[in-house]
Amino acid sequence: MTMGTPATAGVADWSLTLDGEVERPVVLDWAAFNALPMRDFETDIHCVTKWSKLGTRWRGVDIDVLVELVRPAPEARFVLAKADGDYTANLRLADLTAGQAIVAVGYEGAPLSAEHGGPARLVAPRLYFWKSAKWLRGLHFSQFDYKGTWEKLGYHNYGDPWKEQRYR
Ligand SMILES: Nc1nc2c(c(=O)[nH]1)N[C@H]1C(S)=C(S)[C@@H](COP(=O)(O)O)O[C@H]1N2
Ligand SMILES: [Mo]
Repeated sequence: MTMGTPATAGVADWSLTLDGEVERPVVLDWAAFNALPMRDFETDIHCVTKWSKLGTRWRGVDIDVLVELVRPAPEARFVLAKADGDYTANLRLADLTAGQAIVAVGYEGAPLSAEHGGPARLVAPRLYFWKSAKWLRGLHFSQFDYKGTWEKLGYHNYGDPWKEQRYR
């Protein structure tokens, strides 16, 4: 489900801010982001309430690439994903690295549609899909595990679909 659809940025006014406890904070505009190495990413996804979708195909930049770019401090083990419309989701960095998650700009061979989070969204299928923020605008690296939108409303802080961690 989506909590209201915000006025989403077009690619001309889109940017991704990578900040927090990092060596080199950066703001990437659309061109800079698209100059990063991209890869295809096939995965199953699990919404918290009802559905799963098997074998979805995304294209985007590995979180590992972004981590290498900004170099988070060793104690910065948490990430707060920030999206248009004040949507946030908190994740553990360890669930995003080692090829487990991407910032996607493509879906099923086409540019990611605005409905599904375009220009760019997080795809972190290790966790329930509410963590995969659409209309992504920033990743904030921190030693603190700030709660995101759904987590504040009582959804599970971690959200492991295999343990059915839906609600606290
Ligand atoms: N910015 C934002 N991202 C979001 C949401 C939202 O409300 N706002 N909903 C989440 C939830 S609960 C799900 S299941 C998926 C839905 O993604 P889809 O619309 O591409 O199927 O987006 C997630 N990301
Ligand atoms: Mo969801």
